[in-house]
Amino acid sequence: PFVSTTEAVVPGSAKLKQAILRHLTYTLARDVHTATPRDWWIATAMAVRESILARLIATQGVHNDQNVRRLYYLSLEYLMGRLTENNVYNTDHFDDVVTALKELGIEFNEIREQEVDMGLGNGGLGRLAACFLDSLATLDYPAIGYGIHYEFGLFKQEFVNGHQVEHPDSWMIFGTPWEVLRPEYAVTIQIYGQVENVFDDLGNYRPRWVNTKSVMGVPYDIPIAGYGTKTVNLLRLWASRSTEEFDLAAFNSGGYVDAVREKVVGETISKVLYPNDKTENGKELRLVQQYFFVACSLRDIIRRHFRNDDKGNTWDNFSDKVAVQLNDTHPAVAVPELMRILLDEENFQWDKAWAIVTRVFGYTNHTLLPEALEKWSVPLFGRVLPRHLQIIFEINKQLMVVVAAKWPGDVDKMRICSIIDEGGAKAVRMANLSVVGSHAVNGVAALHTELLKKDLFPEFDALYPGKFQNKTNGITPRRWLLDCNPRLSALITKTLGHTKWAKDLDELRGLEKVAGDAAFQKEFMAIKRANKVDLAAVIKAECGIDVSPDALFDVQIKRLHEYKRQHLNLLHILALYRRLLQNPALDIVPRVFVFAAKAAPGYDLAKNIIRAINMIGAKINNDARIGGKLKVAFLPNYRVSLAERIIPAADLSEQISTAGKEASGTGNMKLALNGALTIGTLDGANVEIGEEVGDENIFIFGMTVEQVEALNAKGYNPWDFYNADEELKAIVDWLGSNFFTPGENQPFGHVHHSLLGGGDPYMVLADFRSYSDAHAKVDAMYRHTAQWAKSAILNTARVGKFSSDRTIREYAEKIWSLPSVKV
Ligand code: DL6
Repeated sequence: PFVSTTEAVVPGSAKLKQAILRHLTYTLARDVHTATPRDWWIATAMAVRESILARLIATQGVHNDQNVRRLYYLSLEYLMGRLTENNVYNTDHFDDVVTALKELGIEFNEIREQEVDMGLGNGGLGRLAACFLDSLATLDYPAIGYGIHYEFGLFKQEFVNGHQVEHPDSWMIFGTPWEVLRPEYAVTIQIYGQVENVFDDLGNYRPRWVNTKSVMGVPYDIPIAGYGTKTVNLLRLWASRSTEEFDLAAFNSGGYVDAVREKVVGETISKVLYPNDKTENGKELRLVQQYFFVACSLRDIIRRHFRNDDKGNTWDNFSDKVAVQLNDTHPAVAVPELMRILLDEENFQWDKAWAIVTRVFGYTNHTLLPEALEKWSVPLFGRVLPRHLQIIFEINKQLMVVVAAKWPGDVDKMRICSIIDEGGAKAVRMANLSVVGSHAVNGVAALHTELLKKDLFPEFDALYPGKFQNKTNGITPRRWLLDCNPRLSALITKTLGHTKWAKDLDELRGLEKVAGDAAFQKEFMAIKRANKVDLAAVIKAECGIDVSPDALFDVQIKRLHEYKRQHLNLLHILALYRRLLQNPALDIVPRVFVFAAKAAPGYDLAKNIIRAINMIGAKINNDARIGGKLKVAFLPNYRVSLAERIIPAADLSEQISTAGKEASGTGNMKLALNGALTIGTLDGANVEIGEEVGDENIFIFGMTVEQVEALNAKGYNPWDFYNADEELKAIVDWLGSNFFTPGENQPFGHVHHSLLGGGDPYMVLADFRSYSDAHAKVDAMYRHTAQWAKSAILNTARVGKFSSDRTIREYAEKIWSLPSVKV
């Protein structure tokens, strides 16, 4: 029956048109005359959704019937962006949708703008999860993503007088056509309470977790349609609800209003995404969020497994059927939670339970930054999850035995490996717990994995040989080329003579042979220019700035963070501005500097960098003396759908983190795929991008990881670089003045201080000269249009490695042992 439903809806624009009209009438209660663009968008999404849901049911049916092994991806963040266009492309409905809407007098491009981004993530980690879901479905891997149905995603950003101002992102206030509420799979989980020590008749210790509070998790399912296949997987997001038990006492005492107020507490859990990228602030609610979604997800996974008991599913084959990937340490509490279920609810012996747990979990590390490594204070952890803390202590006790056996008498090794940090206030180290509780640990780029083994976890690497692996990140070519850059996609398809590249990105290598061809170069650069015209319109609309599409579009788009060094970019802008003021006739390639970035609301220095870019940019943009040679546009409210507009229009991609700090980066891959050349340090995946595209097609500058380490060891003093470089000194002083905001006292004092008095922890001044020299090379190459075009084309042609399809295949083979299943 599923197949026939699918067939009833899929073919042809005529049927789709009928379905759109049907939804307009019966879902939205509208007629064609009064329908708003939003109505048309929802009706169209609903029409396309019919076949997607039919495929979802069919896919789940096949997976269930075949009792397949599945991957469960646990992630606190999913940065999905808009879903309609991606779903339309992936299910090959695009032409029909455009035709059907045209016949109804509607432009698809207009209605797609109605969709609010699903921004349930901060940055790279959440977007990676979204790309992985796309690849898992495209490659027919049985997989379910689990996360939180945040009522408020990442804040909306506005600039007021150059300052970042945050507003709540109430993305779901009017609902979305892409999710389905599943009340029948709601689960109730316990939290807080105490552990009672009880002994059974045989004198065995049987802890009882009592006086807990109950919280209900209600799942929302979002279908994930693979590209060019029938597979539709699932993203299941949990919303928290209070249970009746939660408030029973208050209700019984007649305190109706108090009881309803109490209910709010339960619902608060899934209210809001924490907006801090990389910094953990140890907030209780955050731990509660982590446990809530992990506990709901594990219950769901276990229910699904035992639903197939007629097919022989028991605990004995649980780890044959279930692979769980921890996306960073945020879901690491899954390790003690599964132990708790096995020990306390299923009466397993410790060793047998531990064997199951460690076979099930894999852990991906996404950062080496110490401030991003999660730690929970022991008293807090014990209050929220008392039984889990006991279990963690027991895991640690056994770990210490293993460590002592490997390094007899070496207390230092025990201290380093311990899951409990005892130096100062006691804390649970979630990364150590994740390493110990998983059978595989992976980094996200070759350099990152090397540093993970060498610097962060050398003891664990020695203790568990082979456990650490590399899985270089990737991006989905569907969203990040096919959908977002239709002009370039069409040229590629025309040139290669097929669309296979969207599923096998290495096919783009076929473009190498036309990279030197003048006619092809012309077409390629005309497309880049057309995309720049489009972006110029966005810049005009959003920032009120006129920019020329003939200028070089120099793009830095990513979270605002010191280690990403947007302030290094700013120093270069200041240097160019100064050079032009000193010599207005200076012959430089006109540039448009495009920024987009959100700063964590409590991160004052990052916010000061935003303000500095905005205010310095305003001065530059309005300075007639430089003849429009420089423009600075900081686009507000960076999000996936904005990235989709910027990336196709970029000439130059800024990937300028201090070497050793950016685990991988994925924006670097998206920009290169769309024909931008990278100016970057030897950091994260830049290293591998350089290997693929060739040294002559990338601008590498700055210190290597070894040089950074050596300089740190020697003692880095930013004043040495400041005093030795006349231009650098002048622009740093300029930044410290109030030249750009007359009347204000030290408007950029925070940034200025961090560069000098603050010790310049990310070595901006040390890398400045080399960065400026690399930009001079960019300028020189851009003047040679043919050479630039060839390099840009070769970037597109040679980055097939960075398809998330390749990444997912590697995970499936080397970590998950996951066969694909055709539907
Ligand atoms: O792996 C995805 C992405 C990397 O590309 C970035 O380089 C890295 O900074 C980011 N890591 C995080 C870690 N946050 N925490 N915890 O966002 O992951």
